[in-house]
Amino acid sequence: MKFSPSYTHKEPLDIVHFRFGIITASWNYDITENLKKGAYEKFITRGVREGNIFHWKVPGSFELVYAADKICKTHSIDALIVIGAVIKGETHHFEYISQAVSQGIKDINLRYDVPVIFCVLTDENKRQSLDRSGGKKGNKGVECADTAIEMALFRRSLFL
Ligand code: RBF
Repeated sequence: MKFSPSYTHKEPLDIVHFRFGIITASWNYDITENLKKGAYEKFITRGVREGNIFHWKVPGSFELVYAADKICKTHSIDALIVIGAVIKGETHHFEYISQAVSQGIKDINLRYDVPVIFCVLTDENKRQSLDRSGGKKGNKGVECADTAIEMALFRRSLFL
């Protein structure tokens, strides 16, 4: 996926001061860890300081909503990525969890000034999730780090 921001910015200057949060769900740990690794490495590659990346863990994707809400309320960050993997083949709760998480994260985006980036895979089976977390279809975590940076720049362009 290609990004072509519709506004201008001085990338290295801004990014070096940005603070990013990453919340990772432990369910389907092998997948979510790869997504986190992809996001983290992309942040570093684009000039984010290691000390400005903050990590939290929650048990499952459902808990991402609570954690994101509390972190947005209490922490000074420029954008937050929520990482999870909900796999249909392994749960009858698939629709409930996917809906609750996507709606919950959407609500948080409207409630706070912090952009919350949705990095929750909702796949039919584990193979598809593996393909999207560092496999043959790339790594959604990497794309989400780019999105987080673009949204942090967008936010900064409104407030400065
Ligand atoms: N959490 C995930 O992140 N991915 C899943 O695929 C997933 N499947 C679940 C299936 C069932 C039947 C249940 C009860 C929970 C599942 N969870 C999953 C955990 C959920 O996000 C949450 O941690 C728990 O429901 C506790 O609130």
